[in-house]
Amino acid sequence: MVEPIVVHGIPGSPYVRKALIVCEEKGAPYRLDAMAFGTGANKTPEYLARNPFGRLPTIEHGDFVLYEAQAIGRYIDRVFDGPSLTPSDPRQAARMDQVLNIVDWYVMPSISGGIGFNRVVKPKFGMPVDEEAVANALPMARTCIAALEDILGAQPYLAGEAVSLADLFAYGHFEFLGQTPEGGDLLAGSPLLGWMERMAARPSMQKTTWERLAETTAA
Ligand SMILES: N[C@@H](CCC(=O)N[C@@H](CS)C(=O)NCC(=O)O)C(=O)O
Repeated sequence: MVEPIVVHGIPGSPYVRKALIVCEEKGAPYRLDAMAFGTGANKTPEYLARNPFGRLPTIEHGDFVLYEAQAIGRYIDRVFDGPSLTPSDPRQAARMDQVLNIVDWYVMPSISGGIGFNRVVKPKFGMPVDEEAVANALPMARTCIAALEDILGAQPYLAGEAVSLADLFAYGHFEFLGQTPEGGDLLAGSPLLGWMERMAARPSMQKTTWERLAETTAA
């Protein structure tokens, strides 16, 4: 029997979702060890022993413990059968890597940290919205959207004809953005909308929405 992947994480987190999506895409057996938001469960000595940065996700695969979503995605892609999520062409692979870094460095702090967290996550927990943070995120969010539109060009997916880790890791951030008024303005008429529709239709995405995970976990 193939050893299942245990994913430690909070349902709703776009980073935790990346690990789950890759398991779904590869057909890898997995289980979400769900923690509740705001409880400090990712700062306990037990969790910090697995991930000293106290961030999510962390996975366990047998006795192998791994944190950082990009490393997790690449590991699962290499270890499990199923369609490769990494292009074999070096230039397409470089585009994938480029997008993964754009997502971590620029999309995460603006589109997710600034807009998505304030407009989608905080209201669910009755937390006050930081309007200044939303406004401050807009210029970088615009730059991210323009850059990804440029990379997508006329292709169906960000690294070419086939879906890759680039699409799978970028989409969750855009799903939240699409639920906000700012996202409505920023994405109006964008070629990314067609890409978002294609991504939203994937079973891996539908099985890992916040709503679906909330139904299947106690957190
Ligand atoms: N560089 C990390 C970032 C992960 C990350 O920031 N995750 C967020 C959730 S979306 C988190 O752990 N937040 C909880 C915290 O900062 O305490 C990765 O790629 O896995």
